[in-house]
Amino acid sequence: MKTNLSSPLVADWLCRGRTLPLSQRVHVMGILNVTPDSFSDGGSFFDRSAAVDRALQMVEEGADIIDIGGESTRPGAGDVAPAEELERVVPVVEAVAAATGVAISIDTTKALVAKAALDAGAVIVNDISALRFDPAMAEVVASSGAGVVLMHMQGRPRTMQSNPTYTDVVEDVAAELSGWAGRALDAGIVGEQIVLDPGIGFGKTREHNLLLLKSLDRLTRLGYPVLVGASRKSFIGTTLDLPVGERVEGSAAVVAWAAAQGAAIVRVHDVRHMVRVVRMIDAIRKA
Ligand code: HH2
Repeated sequence: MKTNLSSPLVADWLCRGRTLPLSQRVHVMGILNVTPDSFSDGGSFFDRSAAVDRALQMVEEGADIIDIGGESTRPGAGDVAPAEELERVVPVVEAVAAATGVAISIDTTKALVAKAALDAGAVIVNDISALRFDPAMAEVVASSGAGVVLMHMQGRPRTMQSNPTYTDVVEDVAAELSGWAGRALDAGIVGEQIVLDPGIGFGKTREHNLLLLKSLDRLTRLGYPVLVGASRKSFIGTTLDLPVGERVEGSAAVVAWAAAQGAAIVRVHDVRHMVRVVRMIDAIRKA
């Protein structure tokens, strides 16, 4: 395991025979929502060629990973049928893989969609249910050797914001993520494939999100790289009293905080700006 002195717990990430050097620098995951209804950019990249152009633009801006999703998980979102989700994402994965060498991640909870995206060139499965919604998902990840993001969520997207409750949000999230990582290992996934994510906004109040960020080191100490996805989310809007289109500075503050606390990957919409933020944090850490 390669580590660096300022972040000794960050290991590199094994993604289908490819290694992402998380021990060397914070990685930026650019969001590509091929959906009509995502909370901040719904509809903008629903058109296939617009989606591919946006992916190439994010690569140009310095994204290390492109995270392609075909189902909105915003609070209250409805389900998308597997066939519809496949139809949205697979051609985009294929086209992006053909056009660039960037690592592609598929944002899905469905094994069928993950498998098809991996066959089309993706190397990471980003599962907001941490392999819990589809019993076939663990096997898809284990047999492919894909990198996997295990995200914390309380409840289901449709109802998760109705009354999120924890005894101690930081300890509860740490314990659940640790348990779900253990289940992944039991299913034959190796530790180097696993990244953990506190799931900002997924069954959490504004206070829960702030506390998880404040104590992010509790999660980095679990021994897996940590991803933080806070970009443009509503706790930033409520803290600053700003609409979704004006949350870039608030998002940058969270990215800088998370990177300084040891997050290995940040999942963002505003790639150009956030690459600059993490490069600055990297420089400070390495000084
Ligand atoms: N957040 C969203 C979706 N996927 N995956 C991970 N690992 N972590 C996150 O925090 C996360 C995620 C929600 O954001 P977005 O994709 O912008 O919106 P929508 O779900 O409405 O498409």
